[in-house]
Amino acid sequence: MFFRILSKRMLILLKWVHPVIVGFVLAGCSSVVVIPPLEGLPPDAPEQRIKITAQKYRFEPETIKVPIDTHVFIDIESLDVIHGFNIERYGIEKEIPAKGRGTVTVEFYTRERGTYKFKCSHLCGIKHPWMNGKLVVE
Ligand SMILES: [Cu+2]
Repeated sequence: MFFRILSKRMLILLKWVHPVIVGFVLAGCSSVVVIPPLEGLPPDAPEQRIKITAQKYRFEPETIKVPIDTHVFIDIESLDVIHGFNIERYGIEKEIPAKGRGTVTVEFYTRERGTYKFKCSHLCGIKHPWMNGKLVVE
């Protein structure tokens, strides 16, 4: 009798807890919702071009401020080794060639205000995990 009650209660508990656990697992897998970088870009959007440099272990400038509703181009050049440039929010992922091997450009349309992290996505040395910056759309 006791086991019957217990198992019935456990079944009810599992029925309600199970979707919560699945929800947490899914949330952990996709914490950032990606906006396609040029989604919603109107043909007459104002443009802004920004140059940044990458070197062990920082981007210069570390904070980029751009206005909303703008077609932004970021030209990135390395001052030493190969780095990477990633903005998870826009699904942007580019390799930046080593010094003297050219500049890489990424572009996106700023549809939403907010502060988004950008980071180096190419293992460049011991402090690589801390090589990141902020994109502020205002
Ligand atoms: Cu790096």
